[in-house]
Amino acid sequence: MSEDLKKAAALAALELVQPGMRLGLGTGSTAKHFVDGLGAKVTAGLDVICVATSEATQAQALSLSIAMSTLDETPELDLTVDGADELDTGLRLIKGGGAALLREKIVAAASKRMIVIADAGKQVETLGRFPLPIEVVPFGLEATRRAVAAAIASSGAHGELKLRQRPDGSTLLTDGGHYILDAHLGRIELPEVLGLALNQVPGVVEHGLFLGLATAAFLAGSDGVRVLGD
Ligand code: ABF
Repeated sequence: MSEDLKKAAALAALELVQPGMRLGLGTGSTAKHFVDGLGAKVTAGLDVICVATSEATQAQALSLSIAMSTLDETPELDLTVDGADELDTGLRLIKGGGAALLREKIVAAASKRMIVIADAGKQVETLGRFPLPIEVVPFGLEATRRAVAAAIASSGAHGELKLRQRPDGSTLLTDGGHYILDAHLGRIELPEVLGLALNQVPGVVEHGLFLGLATAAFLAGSDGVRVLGD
């Protein structure tokens, strides 16, 4: 997706920001445009308080002099704006391609509204083309991997699980010090069933199915920004 489209979706969502809001700031290249735009508004005098979904976003926001807080100090947020890897027409999402899914889900769940900003090409009929990230604790990895595979099979899905690596070949560690198993499923016919099954596996910290969390999506295409949801 071109940077122009990412920016168009981000700037459309920026229109929702009102003075005094408590905001959740997403992670990824689309969310980065939103934070850049917010920084410009803050410089122009907008007063908001924000919570970041990753160390990378925290650093970007601080560099733009955006006032930052934590969910301990600010446990309820008005609006979170974040990217996604895939979404369907029911606003069900796959997130976590940027490895920030745990904080992203905690922040989204603490928000009254969560707006997804994305390239319209990320909308799919059936989730699963994008590998589903599953964050697991390093302890007991092989046992957890087998239990995750069984949970996936019990939901009717199937595919390969790959431990996410960094480009240098080392195992990727999330901001929380966990590993990520990427589930290459192709199609997830029953996301709710799969989500519940994964929630029951000891060792799974969180998974990238965001169900019932997004309230709207701003999808940028060549014909402009389309809004899905409220
Ligand atoms: C975060 O960044 C994610 O949950 C998702 O993995 C990714 C989307 O990135 P981009 O906006 O760069 O496509 O929002």
